[in-house]
Amino acid sequence: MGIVRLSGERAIEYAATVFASSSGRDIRTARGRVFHGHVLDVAGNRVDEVLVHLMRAPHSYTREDVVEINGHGGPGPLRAILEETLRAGARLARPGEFTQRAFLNGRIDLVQAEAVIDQIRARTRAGLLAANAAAGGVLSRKLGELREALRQALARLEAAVDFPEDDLGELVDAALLANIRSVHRQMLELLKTADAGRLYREGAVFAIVGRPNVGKSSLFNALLRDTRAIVSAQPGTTRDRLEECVNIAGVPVKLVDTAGLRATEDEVEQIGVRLAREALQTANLVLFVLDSTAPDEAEDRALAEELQKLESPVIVLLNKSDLAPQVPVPKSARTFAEAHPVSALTGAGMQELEEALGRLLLGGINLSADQAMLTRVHQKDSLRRAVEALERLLQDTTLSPEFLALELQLALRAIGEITGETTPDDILEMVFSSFCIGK
Ligand SMILES: Nc1nc2c(ncn2[C@@H]2O[C@H](COP(=O)(O)OP(=O)(O)OP(=O)(O)O)[C@@H](O)[C@H]2O)c(=O)[nH]1
Ligand SMILES: [Mg+2]
Repeated sequence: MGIVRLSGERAIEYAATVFASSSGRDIRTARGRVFHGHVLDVAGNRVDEVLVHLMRAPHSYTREDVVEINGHGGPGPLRAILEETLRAGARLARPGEFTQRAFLNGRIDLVQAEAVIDQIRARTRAGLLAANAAAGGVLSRKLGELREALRQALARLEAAVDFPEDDLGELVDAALLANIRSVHRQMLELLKTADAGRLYREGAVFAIVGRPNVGKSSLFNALLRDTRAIVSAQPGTTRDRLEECVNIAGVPVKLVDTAGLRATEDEVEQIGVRLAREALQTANLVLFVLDSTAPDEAEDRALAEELQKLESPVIVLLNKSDLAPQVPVPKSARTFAEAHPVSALTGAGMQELEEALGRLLLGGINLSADQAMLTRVHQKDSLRRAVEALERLLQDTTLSPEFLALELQLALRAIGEITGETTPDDILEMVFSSFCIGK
């Protein structure tokens, strides 16, 4: 089962060249939308039995005539169908070309086109829901509202520029300013979603570190709900770096178990320690594990000092809480964001830990079907520029209306870059070239 999809002015003509419907009707003139029949090669041999689905412009994904030929014969016949349509005159689509045409023909904006990629690549259900919301236009509508409000404000300012002799009352009146302030506030709210949105799409990396034998591998297994890493009472058990993917609050997280950090003469263990330090540099969040029965050894203190220098947040896990409940956080680890008593052995505290990890990751952004969310760096950059333009405007509203109008125009252009109206060509190219073939 597979589909060959044709789009464009001659899509129906090319399909008609290779397709013979069972009813004998010609799809160029027939009224129906779905036809049963066969794809034939030039010699008239049947290549595959197919269903042909006809969508006439503008009622199609690309707004062009679209024909989908649904084969049912596996990769061989599918390839043969493709070859016959190419022989009839069609050419292969570039990656993302169908979506690009949908964008160029105004059926979807850039935000929605990018969401199509995210739908295909989503690695968690939450990521898929976020992409579906964006593809369905939630973010586009929000941006549309902001743009409309800015346009109205701009129209008012421009009237003041064009007819300075008219008495428009106070040029920059209170109502106008209140509107701009409200847009500014909403933009800041939207900006706050950017990090969460990106995480749903790109995922995060968590590194589990600590001195030997504190229970890193046990916690790794507990979070994975699997026995992936070897656990033993012998310090120095883990010497390699282990990585597994786990879903935390809907974010695809790469969890990294590392060798216990300590000074060692063992060559293999030294390599493991080096790998652990590298993992620290790439992690979005560090899980610093201490042993509740001995949470303040010299090695723990040395590591705490090292972790303090990191940019990414660190949370402390007081493991083996079953052996020593209610241990106070040692002084050396008190500067870190949070500390959680857990037991990898009994599972105590693990649920609270997962909730805390989700909170730390997403910063309180709740995913819902109507939550407008930024998911890409270039969207965040553009919105940030729009916010800055409004901030310059709001800073000194006594400036001439020309100046103020200029800032509004900048803000509008920045929003247009997100939706695709004023997006530079190189960014557009980058977006569509990252698609896979056939979308
Ligand atoms: N009682 C108790 N024992 C635990 C807990 N977590 C781990 N252990 C035990 O602690 C020992 C070390 O556990 P590991 O998970 O191998 O520790 P590690 O930090 O990965 O050790 P290295 O890989 O050597 O650095 C094992 O005997 C575990 O069974 C816990 O929550 N409670
Ligand atoms: Mg280990």
